[in-house]
Amino acid sequence: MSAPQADPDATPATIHRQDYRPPAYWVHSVDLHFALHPTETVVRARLGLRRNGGPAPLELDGEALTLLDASIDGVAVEPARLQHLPGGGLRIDDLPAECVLETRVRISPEANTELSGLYLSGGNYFTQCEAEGFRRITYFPDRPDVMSRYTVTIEADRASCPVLLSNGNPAGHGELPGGRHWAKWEDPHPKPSYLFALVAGDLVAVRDRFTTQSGREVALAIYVRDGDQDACGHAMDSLKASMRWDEEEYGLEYDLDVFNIAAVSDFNMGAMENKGLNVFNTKYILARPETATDGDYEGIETVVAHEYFHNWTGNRVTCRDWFQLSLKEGLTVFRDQHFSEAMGSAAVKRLANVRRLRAAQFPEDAGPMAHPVRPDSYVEINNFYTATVYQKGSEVVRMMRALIGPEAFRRGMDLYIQRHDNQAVTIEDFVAAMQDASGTDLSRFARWYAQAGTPELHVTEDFDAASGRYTLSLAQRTPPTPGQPHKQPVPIPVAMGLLGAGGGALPLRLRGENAADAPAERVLLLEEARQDFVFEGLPERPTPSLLRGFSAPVKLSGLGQDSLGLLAAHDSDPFVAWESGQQYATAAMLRMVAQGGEPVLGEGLAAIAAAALDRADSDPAFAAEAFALPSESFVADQMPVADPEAIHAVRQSLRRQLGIRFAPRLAELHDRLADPGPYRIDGPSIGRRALRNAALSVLSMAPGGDGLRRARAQYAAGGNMTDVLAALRVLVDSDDPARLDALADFHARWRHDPLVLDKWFTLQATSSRPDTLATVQVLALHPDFDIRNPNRVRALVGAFAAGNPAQFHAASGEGYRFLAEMVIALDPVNAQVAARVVSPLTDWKRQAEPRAAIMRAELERILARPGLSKGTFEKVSKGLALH
Ligand code: B3K
Ligand code: ZN
Repeated sequence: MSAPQADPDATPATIHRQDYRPPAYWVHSVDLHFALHPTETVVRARLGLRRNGGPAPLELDGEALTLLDASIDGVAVEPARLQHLPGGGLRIDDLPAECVLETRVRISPEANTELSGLYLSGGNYFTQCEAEGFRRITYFPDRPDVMSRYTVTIEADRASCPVLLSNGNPAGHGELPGGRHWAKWEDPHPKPSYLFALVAGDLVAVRDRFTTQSGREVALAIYVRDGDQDACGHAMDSLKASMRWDEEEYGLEYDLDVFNIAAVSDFNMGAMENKGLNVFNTKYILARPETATDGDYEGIETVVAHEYFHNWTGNRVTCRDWFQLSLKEGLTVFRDQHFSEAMGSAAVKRLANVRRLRAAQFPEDAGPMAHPVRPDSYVEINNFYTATVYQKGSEVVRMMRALIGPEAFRRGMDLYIQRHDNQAVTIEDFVAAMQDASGTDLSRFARWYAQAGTPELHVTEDFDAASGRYTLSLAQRTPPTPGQPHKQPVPIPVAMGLLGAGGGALPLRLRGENAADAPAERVLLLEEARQDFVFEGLPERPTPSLLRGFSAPVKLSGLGQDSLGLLAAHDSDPFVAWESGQQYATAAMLRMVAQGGEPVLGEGLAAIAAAALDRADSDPAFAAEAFALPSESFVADQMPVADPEAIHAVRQSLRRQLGIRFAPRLAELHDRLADPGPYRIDGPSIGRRALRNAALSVLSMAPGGDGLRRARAQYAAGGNMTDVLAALRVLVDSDDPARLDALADFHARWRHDPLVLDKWFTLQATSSRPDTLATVQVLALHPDFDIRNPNRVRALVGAFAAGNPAQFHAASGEGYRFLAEMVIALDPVNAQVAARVVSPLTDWKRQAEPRAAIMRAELERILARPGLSKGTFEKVSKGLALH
């Protein structure tokens, strides 16, 4: 039975949120049987169907399936009764209101390079079903509002597949003739198809236990390849810490007898929260001090927590449709960030998260793919697993919590789960629970979900010395985004304080309030386009400290360099102190870029750097963040038309001047902050290493200094990967002849460890050396480069295009050509990854001619490819603003 093929060159359809309709049939139960084989896996699916409303045809999604046979209530279906739909689905008319549909299909895991559905990685079987991968396993209404109880039986060769896993609890296993065996799994909790998982192969388990607060014993296991057992400790500790935290913070307890994680090195993203069987990219599980950096350890903690927290926010309460994605993702990012803040230095974690938000989400909000936290339409849903849905979605939840207070927020969470357990719901349902639990009207606040673009908050001030009256005027404006030309004001919580000239806090008495209870910090709520806040009784002209803790995801402007300098030196809020230093430096760098000529490290900038280093002992992690200059892309994002090469030159020059000016202090820090004993992964140790390596990096820029000697010695000393990589980073950016030996040595040492080899690719792809593009082109032909491995593609192509603006935007246009060629090669192999890495090419509006024209021409070249995937089509056509 062969299916009609969809016209590969037809314009892919746009799906609209307003078109949502409930399914014609529910599937209350699913019984799956897998006979695993690399090229000829047979999947038998028995679906218990119940009609939802009046008579209507049953429509099942399907993709890359070969149908073998089908029956209804045990009676074989005539092939003519099965209507094949374009795209691969099936339609069946005139079904009874209740029946059991059984299908058998054949699929080839080995041929599945998309890594969506059932695929092979290193000879082992893994699945990835979110968002629409289940339809590549069997015919099914593959949409999140269809929730079913699953029973799964897996049958495979015992020798090559000793481990057979699926969702839920184990429900039996046994032997079969011919060296085969089987295992059965039952998941008592109804779930949508995107949470289905199967893992089978030659894996070994690292085991532990967890006792929940009500006394349920949970067997924990992390499945990895033999030899990696020693690298799972941090992931397991993070899992247990998150299980405990969810109980303590939200009263949410785990709900199965087992919690399994399987790690795989071929994976489209970070990890996946499948019910009871999380599948993880090895990057977010495996860590040893000699192979993983501090950043890797922190990533593991966060991602393990994130996937675990989905068990309630995502799995038990799921999304009605994919437009509601932030319902689970924004909320779960908020939960994992809150957890990570509780596990370490909250302030520094917050800075890092804000930095990431501004590096990824603000540009997205200003670019051709700008969309609201809850999008209104999409072509390919996988393109909407974005910084907006995740990170901005998390900021929206964080603001909501700040507005109603932590106790009301907790009551709101309780109510949300109590109302919607085992349901597929919408963002309105979440907001309604928060509103009902707090008694606060959140209808205006809900605009944050509907409106794309980053609000700009502009401040003006007036001080009347005679009366001591200070007027703070806040105005907001959100620039237009594609499809949303006119914006409304959104409620912006502005956590703030006022500083005196000496840096001390001044009392905050709003007009009409009593002097006695004037607090030192308060939250103003800007609800209109412009509002004045009048403070009285001020003994001197104050400096406003605004958006403390980054209380809203907005861009702030209007403060002069004097105010920023004072705040950087004195504000009690670590976020504002850091942010003010960054804004000061950004303004200074933008001036230097605009003026041209030799950049000069002014006294103000030097004072900010000195103040940062003064915190070396009290808070080294903060000192490292505050000492760093804003990134090149952050500076570029502040320009209507960027000048990547000039920004790079200014930043490098300032780093050199910082290295010269602070050489003795940096050398002293590099000596003194060396790890006193064995590697430890705690906040203070991470902070010390961060500052020490920041010191080395800037010191090595000073001509004639001993930074490079220190880097060579630090590389040679080995020890932990954080220090080795920091030293190699310095060498790879330099002209030091030792850099080639060091790179060769690193490759020879780690070529059998894919995650470490990824770092080798990324280091070279993100080098500031002028010959980097040529190096990257050669690396794309290296025998260790594998276009089928997403981690490797991200490590080379993604890192170069998104993480090396000066080289990617080389005036020759070669960087753009390189990316376009990689996207063209990748799209037929793995369209999801291709559609991700193409993004930097779509940012042509912020480049000057002739760069912009070359970028457009490369986009056109991609768009002209026959059979382009709908994901890449959507990104490129929106990038060209054709769609
Ligand atoms: N929910 C998955 C992401 C799935 C991405 C599909 N393209 C991981 C997560 O956010 O936890
Ligand atoms: Zn998630």
